[in-house]
Amino acid sequence: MSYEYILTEVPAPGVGLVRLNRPQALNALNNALMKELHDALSAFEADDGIACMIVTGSERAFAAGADIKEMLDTPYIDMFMRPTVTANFDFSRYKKPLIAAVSGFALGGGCELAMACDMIVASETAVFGQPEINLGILPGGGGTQRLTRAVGKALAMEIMLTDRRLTAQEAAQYGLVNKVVAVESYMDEAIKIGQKIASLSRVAVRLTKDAIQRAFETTLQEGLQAEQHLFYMAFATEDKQEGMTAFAEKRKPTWKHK
Ligand code: DAK
Repeated sequence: MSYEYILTEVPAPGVGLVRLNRPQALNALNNALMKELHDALSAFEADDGIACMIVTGSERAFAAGADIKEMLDTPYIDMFMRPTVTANFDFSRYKKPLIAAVSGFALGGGCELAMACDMIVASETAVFGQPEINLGILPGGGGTQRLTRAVGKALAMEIMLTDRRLTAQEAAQYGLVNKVVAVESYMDEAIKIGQKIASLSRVAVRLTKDAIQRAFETTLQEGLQAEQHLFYMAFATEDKQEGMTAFAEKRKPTWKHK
């Protein structure tokens, strides 16, 4: 499929990459771009050859936020009634792990997009922020919830109430990103993580992601119970048998993904 605002590729076996490609607007997220992003991710999600997905932008900008010029003329009733943008920051529909490879600006919806992914690899030039307050609005793509859970209330308040921006190093220090690497190698690093995931049992990966996500949706007791069920489920898989047999036989497992 050909797209106007994104590029797709498979940079390594099992790894699907979506690159936001609207350089003249610093990858501002308009509705068409977000639709293409989800179309591409859905295609990778449905592709048995893909185990893990990466979302990235350019070195200068991951994404500078939702498209302000598009939102400028969007009346309340359209925002409320037409779920074009509204549904766009819910990534829970994707069962395969998602990595955000972030360089440059990750502001507003760009920061929210990165946080909607499962992991973030940042280049040392990455800048994270939620500057919506300057526009007379507030974060609407999960920022008030995901950022607060990631960095805590006090810093989240400062970021969202005063437009305090986090450098990549600060983002790492506060637990928002997995790692910070040189701008020349952040893509390689994200692909390396993707390859590692692609080398594992896809069924075990899926169960694990599912279990971790419960930590954000449930009480501890419910989460522990969900983990138990998912753990028992793993014992019904051929990959559990293969993984443990391979360990006992001192060889590498050959996953069947079932
Ligand atoms: N929207 C539209 N265009 C943008 C943009 C944006 N967010 N950010 C940058 N651009 C455009 C600029 O207008 C400029 O275009 P031209 O003037 O050349 O045509 C071009 O990108 C280059 O930008 P600058 O000339 O400004 O470049 P600088 O290096 O000087 O500054 C900057 C870079 C990132 C600091 C600056 O561009 C900036 O402050 N951008 C806006 C950042 C921002 O406020 N982001 C938050 C937007 S609000 C929702 C969910 C989420 C959201 C909304 C709804 N629902 C679920 C309903 C999210 C809202 C937001 O993200």
